[in-house]
Amino acid sequence: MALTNEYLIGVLETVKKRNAGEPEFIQAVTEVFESLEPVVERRPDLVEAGVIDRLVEPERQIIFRVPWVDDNGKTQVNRGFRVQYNSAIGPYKGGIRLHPSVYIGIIKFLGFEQIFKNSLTTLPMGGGKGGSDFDPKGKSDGEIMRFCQSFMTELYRHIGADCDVPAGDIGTGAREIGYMFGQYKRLKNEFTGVLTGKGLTFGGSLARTEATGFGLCYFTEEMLKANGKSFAGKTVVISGSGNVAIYATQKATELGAKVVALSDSNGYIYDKNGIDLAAVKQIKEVERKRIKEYVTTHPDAVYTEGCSGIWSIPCDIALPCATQNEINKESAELLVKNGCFAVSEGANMPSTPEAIEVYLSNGLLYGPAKAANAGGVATSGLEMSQNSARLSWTFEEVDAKLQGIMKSIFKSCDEAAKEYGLEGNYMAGANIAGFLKVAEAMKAQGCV
Ligand code: NDP
Ligand code: 2IT
Repeated sequence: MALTNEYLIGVLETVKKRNAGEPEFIQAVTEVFESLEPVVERRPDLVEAGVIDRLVEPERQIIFRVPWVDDNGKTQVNRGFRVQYNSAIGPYKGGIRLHPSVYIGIIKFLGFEQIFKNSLTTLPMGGGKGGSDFDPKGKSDGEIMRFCQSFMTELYRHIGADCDVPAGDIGTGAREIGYMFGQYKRLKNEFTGVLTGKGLTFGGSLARTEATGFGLCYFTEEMLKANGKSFAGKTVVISGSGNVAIYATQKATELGAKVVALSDSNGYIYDKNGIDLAAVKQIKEVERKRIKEYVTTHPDAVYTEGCSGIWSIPCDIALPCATQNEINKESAELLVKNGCFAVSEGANMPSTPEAIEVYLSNGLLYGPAKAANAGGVATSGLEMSQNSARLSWTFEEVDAKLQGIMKSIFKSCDEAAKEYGLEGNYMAGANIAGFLKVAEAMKAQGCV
């Protein structure tokens, strides 16, 4: 879909000029702009207030050196990032990605998406994202700790419980958050909820570990229900085998589906009997090994090299939970050809624009990332509430709140799509609903 609104075309031109060489960021902005065309026509007051011109420019971008010493005594240098994108509706909030592919364009695309996602959660959180090109693979615990401490030695001066609250993302889990929290506390001499995804003994929330994957399935089940379907009895393919993929597998299975495939960046496993999640948790969470290990204990399962082949497995529902642009046009066409009727995104921006076009033109149910994977940050918001109140809720309490939030996110997407004459297009609905709340706040706060 090409933009037709003159004003949006102009702003996008400026974005492209200012951010040349950052294709993922431009892709994320373009997708949102395409959804906003009817809003811009109906709400000239927001254009007048310069909301969109301001929204595309991060409030602050921090880039810093992260020196650390490896196990051989050699100095290593990585680059650290924190993009504080938008604070109109709350403190900056978003994860930290540790992956060799990280550069400023990745962090900006993720931070931009986070603004709308956080808005949809109904909780008061602005958008931000951070990370580093550090590669955690093959590093010892000691190296991970020294990296995390060095990263925080600069980052601590820019964040705070009421200012900017980082969390996990690719390569950042409970271990990394623990090391970062320890260093923050030491440097500031204060114990606050400055990070989420913390360990349960020092302020972490029950159900945060499960939240993104569980939330993805709660959102998807709502979307299926609204269209006379459900997870029960369906075959599901899930990419990735990290935090999001593991807990999506667990919840989809609990809801009656059979998950038959998982992957990592090297390849994918197919188990026609349904994935044995206890084995996956042991390999990934305890031993930190590769997914191909699965077939050594599961002789009926098959491992295939190369991660994109996973989309050639016939399924009813696909849940991409690995990384950006992991489903291209060809993979989307394969899914359709094999009878897949729903794609719901656990990863951020896992589908290319051409893939999304294939879903929409073939009438698939499409749950866009910024709505479908918002359960993680929503539960981070619940962790912040518990930290501020200095109390902790039970797993059941947090899970019930998460379910309520995911239902309300689906409702917002559905209603916004209907209101703008785009019924069933939950991507447009998510972008519009997420945008409007932030836009009203930005307009009310004046030109800042
Ligand atoms: P993890 O680091 O726990 O797992 C990432 C998984 O994706 C691994 O299996 C990894 O394989 C695979 N992967 C990562 N990069 C690539 C790549 N370039 N090509 C192929 N596979 C890749 O991360 P999460 O599960 O936390 O995150 C997965 C996705 O979900 C990301 O897009 C993230 O932004 C998003 N997300 C995460 C949330 C959270 O709460 N954690 C919340 C909302 C969204 P390998 O081990 O080989 O690298
Ligand atoms: O992309 C995301 O929403 C996350 N990585 C979670 C962010 C958070 O603050 O919990």
